[in-house]
Amino acid sequence: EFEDAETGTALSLISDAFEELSDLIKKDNGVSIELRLKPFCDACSLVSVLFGSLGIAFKFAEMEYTSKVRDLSEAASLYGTLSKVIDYDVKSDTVQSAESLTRKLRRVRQGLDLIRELFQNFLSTDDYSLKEAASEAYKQVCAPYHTWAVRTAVSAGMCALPTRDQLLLNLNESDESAESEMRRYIKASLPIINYIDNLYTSRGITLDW
Ligand code: 1PZ
Repeated sequence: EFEDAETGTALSLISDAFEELSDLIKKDNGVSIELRLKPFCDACSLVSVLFGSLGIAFKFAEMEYTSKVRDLSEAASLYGTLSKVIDYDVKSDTVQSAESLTRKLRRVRQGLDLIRELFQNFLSTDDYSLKEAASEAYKQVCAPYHTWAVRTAVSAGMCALPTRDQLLLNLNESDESAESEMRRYIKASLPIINYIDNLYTSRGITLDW
């Protein structure tokens, strides 16, 4: 349904966007580059279309994720870069505060990592159902930081995920095209995730939340 000769599938647009970001970061080994919020949020908001291929069970996850990306995006012109966001919250001692942008950035980063882990599981064996691949990824990446109530809702939602084949149909991908797009995303997202983590750890902020 997203297929278009000019623009490609949703998955290919996501991989393109993250490759562009990771190319920026790799240019100087991620040491001194300042990643800007605007292109980062633009890439993150593309991910939202994946939710559409999952059925209604993850409507609440979609709203959670997109509202955080939107809040960061709206602050883009004020802050400019990701590091400015964190500097601001460090100064005002609001790094982990409920509505802080530094907290939202941490959650969005966990979302990107969740997809990466999910794709990795999905590609690791044809025997994995989408439900198994997603449950494993969630358990590893997000569950440790979520409340019992959220974890329970997520595990109920997992049962309503489509099958592998249905997901590929919804995404307008073949086995082969999905594999190559997912591999591109896995490769491109890792340096971005590491870059974000480094913004926290280099300021003495732990990643256990
Ligand atoms: C094909 C892909 C299947 C993936 C299935 C993934 C299901 C993940 C469900 C996550 C539900 C999150 C519900 C809300 C959690 C909130 O408690 C936390 C903490 O918020 P805070 O207290 O800081 O305000 N929110 C989050 O962790 C942000 C949401 C992350 C979810 C990202 C999903 C990523 C995209 C999945 C791909 C479609």
